[in-house]
Amino acid sequence: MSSATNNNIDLTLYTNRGSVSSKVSLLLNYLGLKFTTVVVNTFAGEQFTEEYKKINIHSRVPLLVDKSDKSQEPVIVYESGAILLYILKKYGTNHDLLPDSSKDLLDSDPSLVQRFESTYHRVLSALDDHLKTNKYINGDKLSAADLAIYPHFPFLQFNYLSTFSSLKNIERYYKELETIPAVNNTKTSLYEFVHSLQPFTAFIEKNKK
Ligand SMILES: N[C@@H](CCC(=O)N[C@@H](CS)C(=O)NCC(=O)O)C(=O)O
Repeated sequence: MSSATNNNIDLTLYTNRGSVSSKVSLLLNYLGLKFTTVVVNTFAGEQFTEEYKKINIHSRVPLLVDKSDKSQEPVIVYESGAILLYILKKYGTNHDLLPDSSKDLLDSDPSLVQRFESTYHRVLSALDDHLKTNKYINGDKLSAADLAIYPHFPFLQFNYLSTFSSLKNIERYYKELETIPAVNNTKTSLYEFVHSLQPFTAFIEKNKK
């Protein structure tokens, strides 16, 4: 893939401001890349409009449209893991965020487990164990995997996982990540979004067994 200079970068991110989409905006912000945001209200079904389906037959967010190279058709990328890899390979080569050992983590899809609290417990306990002896996912150096994982934490903190606060190594880890300006901005927008979901979380709570 060729690289583009910052002033001809033309990126549009279709997002609903949730955790999966925020992985992408966080990485773009971290890399200092300008991008246009188009909010697709998935609660209102905007992902199913004919206009949106023309660019994403899967009717999901996030979706990245890259029109930076005017000599070719826009590049359209969906699936958050694929979008992260695309951005890292095309625009993040100077940042060294993609060590080989992180690739598997980026390819995995944390959103698949989002609705299953017991799976979350297992995954988070393993992560907590890992972070006992490692500063970050990839040892003592920040990588893209850390930025990809962070947006899940604000959701877990609020209602979704009652035992989240007992995972002390994770707590140390995400607080450390939050000292990075791009992560902190993502935290602010995710907290706003999570609070706007209060009626939804109350519904989940009520329907828990
Ligand atoms: N595996 C996908 C998951 C994307 C996803 O689940 N997006 C949700 C929002 S968080 C969505 O678009 N939901 C609308 C729908 O499924 O109709 C990814 O990582 O990009």
